[in-house]
Amino acid sequence: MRIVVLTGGIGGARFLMGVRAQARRIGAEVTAVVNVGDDVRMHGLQICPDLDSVMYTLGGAADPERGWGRVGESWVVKEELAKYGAEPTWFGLGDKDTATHLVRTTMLNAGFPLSQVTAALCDRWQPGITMLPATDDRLETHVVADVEGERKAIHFQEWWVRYRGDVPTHRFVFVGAEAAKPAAGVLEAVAGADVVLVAPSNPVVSIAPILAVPQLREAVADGPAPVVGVSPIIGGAPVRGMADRCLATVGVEVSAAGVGGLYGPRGGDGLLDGWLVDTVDAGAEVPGVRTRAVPLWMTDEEATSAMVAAALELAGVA
Ligand code: GDP
Ligand code: FO1
Ligand code: CA
Repeated sequence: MRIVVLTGGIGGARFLMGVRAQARRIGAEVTAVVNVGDDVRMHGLQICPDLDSVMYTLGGAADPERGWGRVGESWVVKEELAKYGAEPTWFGLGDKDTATHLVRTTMLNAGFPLSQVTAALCDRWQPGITMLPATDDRLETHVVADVEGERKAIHFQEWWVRYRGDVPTHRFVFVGAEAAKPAAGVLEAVAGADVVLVAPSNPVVSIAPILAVPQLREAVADGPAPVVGVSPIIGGAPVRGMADRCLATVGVEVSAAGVGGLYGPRGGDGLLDGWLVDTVDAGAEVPGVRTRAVPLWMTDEEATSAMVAAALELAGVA
């Protein structure tokens, strides 16, 4: 069986730990299509937070508390940059992490597409799945917000890391998405999939930028494989992160039904065949979509792989 997962960073990486475990049990292959909207160039280095969260987590090297970056990290480069007053001082690059960005940026500068660069980085980390960026083209999430008395578009990282998302926020713009093509391998993976899972990632800034690539959205929504999503909202709250702020900005209720409705049913404008919600949200309805309630807390790999088994069952491929 071939499983494709649309995913963001920290939440998606935890989900993928369960997908990989379940896939090993049933002899399935996994391809993750990862958001690149968070990507940013800082100090001349290309940083891909969601790709790196997935790679480090599946490679056993992620910091479990922060969720992003490397375990056992040191911060000498960050301190030295700050002593030069080198902006942005609000964004921290760990020393170990910096080696990843150096290798990536060197390869990108030499002309390799991000998909090939990601494969090269994965040679070291052996995530046990195929990792593909959603696109090899430039796609960045920018946020229209009021900062210091002025309405402007800032990079998603500035909105989140510098302002903690705590500024009047009007909209998210996926710069470059319209012209972006799916990365090498993405359309083939989706067309050859037996099932597409939408990870319990942030729907607005992790999944939406993936689906903003026109041919990618089309391939998923009109493709042969059943599509099942997993709710990132449990009992009206995101377990961690900024999904509540993001959903409020786009005018969607912070609930399992709200997010399911945002993705929408296949056939209409949406893409879902099935929607998995937590047991506390049993009864949540998304018109046109089969829903099922199971525990959705990703407390450990076993609990997470049970979620995945339920998602595969809902898709009718278990
Ligand atoms: P990011 O890119 O690092 O922000 O990570 P993702 O977008 O992949 O995932 C973030 C989302 O994961 C958060 O908004 C939470 O709603 C969701 N999340 C985190 N932990 C859990 C969990 O245990 N269960 C579920 N269902 N969702 C979770
Ligand atoms: N998050 C922070 O809160 N502060 C940081 O200084 C920071 C640096 C950073 C560097 C590399 C990287 O891959 C991720 C980093 N993150 C940092 C996490 C990141 O801002 C977000 O959590 C994700 O983009 C949301 O998915
Ligand atoms: Ca993200």
